Amino acid sequence: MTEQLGSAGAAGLVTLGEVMASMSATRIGPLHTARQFDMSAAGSEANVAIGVVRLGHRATWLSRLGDDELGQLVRTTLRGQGVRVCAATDPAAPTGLMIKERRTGDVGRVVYYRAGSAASRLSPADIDPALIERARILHVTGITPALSQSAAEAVGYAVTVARAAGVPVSLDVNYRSRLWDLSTAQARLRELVPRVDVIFASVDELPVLGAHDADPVRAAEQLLAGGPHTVVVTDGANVACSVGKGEVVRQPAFPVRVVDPVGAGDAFVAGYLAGLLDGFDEPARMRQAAAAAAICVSAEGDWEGLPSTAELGLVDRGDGTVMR
Ligand code: KDG
Repeated sequence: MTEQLGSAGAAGLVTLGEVMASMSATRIGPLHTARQFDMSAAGSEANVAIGVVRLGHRATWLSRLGDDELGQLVRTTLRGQGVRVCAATDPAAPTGLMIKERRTGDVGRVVYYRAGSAASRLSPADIDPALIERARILHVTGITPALSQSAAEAVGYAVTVARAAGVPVSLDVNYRSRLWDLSTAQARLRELVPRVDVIFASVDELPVLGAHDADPVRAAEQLLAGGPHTVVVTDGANVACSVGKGEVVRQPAFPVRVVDPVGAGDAFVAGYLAGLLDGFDEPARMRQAAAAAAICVSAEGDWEGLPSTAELGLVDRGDGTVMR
């Protein structure tokens, strides 16, 4: 599929949200004993944008960055990955930072320094409606409305513009309990449900949207009644299911050795949305989503291991394969 600038859909996937500089301790143990860190940049929506670019599509990221070195790091990292960056430089607030600790071999922890960040000052004025009108998909997450009232308004405005222009909207719930309390999250996210086309939620996140049935398919069906045409429910290393009106597609996770689980959900969303952009049917989208997630978690970093189209077949290779 080719996308020409100036034609409908020229912006490919458009998304908005916060990207922070990220520092990951290179050694396992308490953060206060760490001495060396890998520097990168990460944020859920931009991770999806990178994933979609790797799978052959255009992606644009809207935000704000501080007038600082970490802002430069984020800007150049995303540009280097082929994502179009539309982020105002905010002279009055810093770029956010997250620090990743590997407390034990199995348990990681994240510390955020993002309160009052430039991205938390995102508002509708930062959203260029023309970019969204030319998008093929608008992708938003439940992280951005958690950042501030004005950031929540920016998400609401972007969704309004997309709907008026007939651009499909996808929402990844991405509930972050460190960023807001459950009742505020429920109120803000439930407002979005009838206004989006595709919802991604983990099994644990369904109640945040008001779907309490213990059976994920029935819970997803409750959400479908409110407006979306598809609800995709993920369940870690188990079976993900996509529930549409009259169609349920089940996709088991590919068995892989997990090196770093952070970013699995974003990789899944990227694989699915790239499949949507390519016109794949639902089983093929779900397979690509699961493959992208499996390959991403098999490497270090929130997005670094995301596959290109040519690499999707890696999930079918056996343990210890060396490709020569
Ligand atoms: O899904 C991975 C993201 O959570 C991570 O890259 C950073 O957006 C982020 C967050 O809020 O933790």
